[in-house]
Amino acid sequence: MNRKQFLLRSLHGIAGAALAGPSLLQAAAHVKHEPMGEAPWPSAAGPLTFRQDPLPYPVAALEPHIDALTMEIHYGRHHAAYVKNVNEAIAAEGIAAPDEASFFAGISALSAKARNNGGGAWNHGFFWKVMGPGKGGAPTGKAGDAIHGAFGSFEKFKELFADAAMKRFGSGWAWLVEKDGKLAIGSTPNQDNPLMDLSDLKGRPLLALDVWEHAYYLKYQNKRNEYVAAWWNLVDWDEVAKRLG
Ligand code: MN3
Repeated sequence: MNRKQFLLRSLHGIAGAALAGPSLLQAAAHVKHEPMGEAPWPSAAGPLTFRQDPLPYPVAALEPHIDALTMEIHYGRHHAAYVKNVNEAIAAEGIAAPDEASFFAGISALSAKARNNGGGAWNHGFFWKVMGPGKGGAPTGKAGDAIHGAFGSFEKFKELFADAAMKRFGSGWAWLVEKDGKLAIGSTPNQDNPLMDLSDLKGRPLLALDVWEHAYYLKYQNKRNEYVAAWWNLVDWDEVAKRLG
């Protein structure tokens, strides 16, 4: 194969991957990292299919803040199961939502299986994208301006966000969202998210932190506060800025 043929084949491969790639909401959040491999789930039949995108970095890339075994189990088992189970629910229940946004906007009418696994599928796909190796630090530029404008300082923002993460009793998520041009911090129980019609916290997600014990227990055991403190070293503020309106 000469160079031109090689390039053409490569381009076809890229186009094919793009067509089979991220779902609607995730397509807006273009991942620029090297994927670690193919998503383990083939597409299911039905009007809406949740996909598990490849993890944007190797499982060990977030060490020492999040350990490789936790990432392997979290991505490979927990997240994979949510994706598999929500697609089962969509097929079994004949859920006709055409896209993720309408699925979550009508979640109060759907089953617990659809709600819990749909949230789990989406939330984890989002979570992997707003973290990365060599990230963290204080936000600058658009994200920094938004944080300072809404909360006064990065330190104050971190305090409020960590408070939301710590006060979420049991399993759930802490979020930074944008609604009507304003930033807000809050949390959701279980796998609920701010896109759901029944959520007390609503808005466009900008940043999320998984505070389920499965996200940190192997390394931090019951010390959720230490996990939250370490997680600031991983936040990808460029990804947050991309999601700002
Ligand atoms: Mn989780």
